[in-house]
Formats: sequence, C-alpha cells, structure tokens
Amino acid sequence: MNLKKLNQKIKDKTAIISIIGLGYVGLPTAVFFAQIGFKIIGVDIDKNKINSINNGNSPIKELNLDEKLKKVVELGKLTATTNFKQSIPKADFILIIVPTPTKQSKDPDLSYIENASRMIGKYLGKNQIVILESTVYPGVTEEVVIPILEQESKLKSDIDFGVAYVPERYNPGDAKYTIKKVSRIVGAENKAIAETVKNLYQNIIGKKVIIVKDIKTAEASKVIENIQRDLNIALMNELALIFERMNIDVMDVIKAASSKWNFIRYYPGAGVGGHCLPHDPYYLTKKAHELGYIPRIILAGRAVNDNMPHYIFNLLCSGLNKCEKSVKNSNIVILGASYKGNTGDLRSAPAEIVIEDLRKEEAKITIVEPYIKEDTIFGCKNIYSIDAIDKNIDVILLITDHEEFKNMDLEKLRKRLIKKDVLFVDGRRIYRPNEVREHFIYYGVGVR
Ligand code: SAJ
Repeated sequence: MNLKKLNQKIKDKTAIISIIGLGYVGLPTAVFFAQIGFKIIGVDIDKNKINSINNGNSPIKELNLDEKLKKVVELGKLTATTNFKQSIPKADFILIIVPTPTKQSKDPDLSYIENASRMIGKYLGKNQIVILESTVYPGVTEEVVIPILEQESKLKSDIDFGVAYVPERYNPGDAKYTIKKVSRIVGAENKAIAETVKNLYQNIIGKKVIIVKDIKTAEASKVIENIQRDLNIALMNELALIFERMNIDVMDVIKAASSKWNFIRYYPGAGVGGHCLPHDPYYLTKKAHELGYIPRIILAGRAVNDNMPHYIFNLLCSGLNKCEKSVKNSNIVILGASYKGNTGDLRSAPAEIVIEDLRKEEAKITIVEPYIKEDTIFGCKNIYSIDAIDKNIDVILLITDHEEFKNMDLEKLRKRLIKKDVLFVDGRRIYRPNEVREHFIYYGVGVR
C-alpha cells in the first residue's frame, strides 16, 4: 500500500470518502466530513433517502441537519447514491456505518455488515482503506468483514487494501457531545494504517484520536461502553424494586449516595430503549457463549431492564385498583413515546411495550409526543401537546423525560380534568411524590 499518498490526500483534503449507511450516525458523519472540505459519496440502499439527501433534505428530521446538508450538497461536497459500482472505486476511504441490530432471538444480526462488505468487495481496489464504525463483538472485522472483502475483491488485506475499526460515538440529537467533541478509538491491522486513519479522523475530531493495540481491542472497547451503561441502569432499576418493598424512595437514596465523589448517577425508569443499550450487550454475550462462558451478569441486567415496561404496567394497574377502576375502558394519556427524552426516536421504545400490555386489557390510549410529527404512534392517536389532554382521562402515564413534561402546572392540569380520582404514574421519577399528591393519586418507579 502507498500510505504516503493517502496521507497527502488527507492533508490537502483531496481524499474521497465513501460512507456506507446514511442513518442516524452515517448521515451526520457524512455532513461533518463534507463541511470540512472532503468530497463525500454517501451510499445507501434506500432510494427515497438518497433522493432526499441529493435534494438537500435530511431524511431524519430529528437530526436537525437540513441547513448543513443543503449547503454541502449545493457545494458538491456530498452526493448520495445507491450504486456501489460508481462510488467504491473512486473512494480512498470507505466507512461502513450500517445498523447492527439483534434478531427476535436476541442473536446479533450481521446481515447489514455482510451485505455492505460484499458490495464493497466487488468494487474494491488497491490502496483503499475500509473502516468499520458499527458496534460489533470482538472479531467481526477480522472474521467476517475482511474475509468477505478478500473473497469478493481477490485482493489481500494489509497488502493491497487496509482495514481499521473506529467505533462510532455519535449521540443523535446531543448538542453537547457532538462528533467533534468526543474522542475516538482506532484499531487497525498495523501501525501505519492506524496512523493514517487517525490522521483522517483528526480532521473532524477536536479531541484525541487514540490508537489502541489492535482491532479486537477497539471492537471490545465500544461494546463495553454500552454494556456498562445498561448494567448500571439495571442496578438502579433493581434497587428501585428492592427499596419499594422497604418503603424507601430510591430517588432519595441515589441523591444521598451521589454525595460521594465516585458514585456515578444513573436512574431507574420505564425501561431502556434505543438502538444501542438494548442490543449491543447481546453482541458480546453471544460471542461469550460460543467461547463457553455464560455471561450471567450482563444478561441479568438485560432481563431487569427488559422487565421495566411490564413493571410500569403493573404499577398502573395497582394505581387504578386504588381508584377502584379497571384498566379496561380506562382513558390513559401517555406522555412520551420516544425512547429517550428530547428526541423523536422510537427505536426499541419502552412505550411500545407498555402500550402492548395496556391494549391487551382494552385500555383507551392517547399519546402526547411533541417530537414526532406523526398523528398515530404505536396505533395510538398522538395529540402532541399536554394542552390537548382530554378532560375525561383516568390516568396520566409519564414514560419519556422530555423537557416539556418537567415542571408541568399540575394544579392547572388537574382543574381541567373532570374525574374524581386521576392517577399519575411517573415512569421517569421526574416529580417528587408529595408535590403530585396534592392533585393526583401518585405512583412512580419504586413508589406506590
Ligand atoms: N435510561 C435510564 N436511566 C438512565 C439513563 C438512561 O433508564 O440513568 C434509559 C433512557 O430513558 C433510554 C435508554 O436508557 O430509554 C438509553 O438511554 P441513553 O442515555 O443510554 O441513550 P442512548 O441509547 O442514545 O445511548 C447513547 C450511546 N451513545 C453511543 O453509543 C454513541 C451511549 O453510549 C451514550 O452514553 C448515551 O447515548 C448518552 O450518554 O447519551
């Protein structure tokens, strides 16, 4: 490989970068590299997405990318295509940023990575570097991606072309931790390729780009980031259920424990959603099982978190019971469908599970979801605003910690409602029980 030539192209920003997968992470990454002057060829299998991008319109509204996207498209810095044959041969660097979901069985679904590798391999030439960003288990790059690239291209990795793993660390919708403000990890087949890839990313990363020992170390570092987070949240959820039985409010306990310098704050809630935490752990646990190790702790955390939406349903049933009402035909307004506060992202959203449980008991459900411009979400009417809440409701069920749902005027809301007892279920423990109990029957995670 002629890495000197590639490094020169990075230096004078004439390197062409092809980004495979223009989703929540790939599209912002493409815009970011284009904004600093690189020519980007975005590749995706979704024709509608491609047309939207080439017209300067972001297909993912909640990323708020339209203005930046329109500009780089108008400058000719970013074009999108479905055609690998037209894009791969022109690229110096090829980034794979495709989904790595799990199947119903919770097994990793590597089909997106395998298909992308196959299509890249068909048109891969010499002196190009392929960089995988998607979250995987240690070994996928060298045991899955590289063999497919070599087989399709009839070329040899580390000789004719290079491969590296640079885990994505992009947080969709996060204005604080933008791509620029988060350090990155690079693992590659050899030091020279790692240095070249580091030079490329250092153009868009204002923080350190750290070269680690090898590709597997880089793959492992990414997958444990989210496993650690998932497990810590599971611990808080488990503590909420323990302290509920002791009539201790877990939120008071967390607040007290937080006064210790190295206590890391996580909070119990209605469940753990998104495209990362509910899925990434299974990539490592599957590999662990294959190697004869049973990852009990990781799987126990997943089980606790996956149970939380059902726990919320049971909490609501207990609360209705206290009001001497049944779930059947009760009017329930759910505050928030998104999996995470202040975003409009429904992927693996806990709300969907709670709604399934409620629907089985024939409850009547409307949703207040201001971040998603859809009139129907999970089969329920979206009324968008708290002000549109029907006066006839029996239950307010808060599931997503959107800013709009914090500091609500509970007295004003209560006065609009006509039922004698209205239940307020706080699925994110946003409110202190006593401030709500002045107006509603209050139930919350860890409090009945
Ligand atoms: N959640 C809790 N309790 C908590 C924190 C989160 O129940 O204390 C729930 C959220 O409501 C949500 C789910 O967990 O349903 C996931 O929330 P998250 O804050 O982890 O957000 P994600 O899934 O978008 O995680 C991403 C990850 N970023 C990348 O993979 C690049 C994760 O590594 C980040 O730490 C996280 O964003 C973040 O910090 O925002």
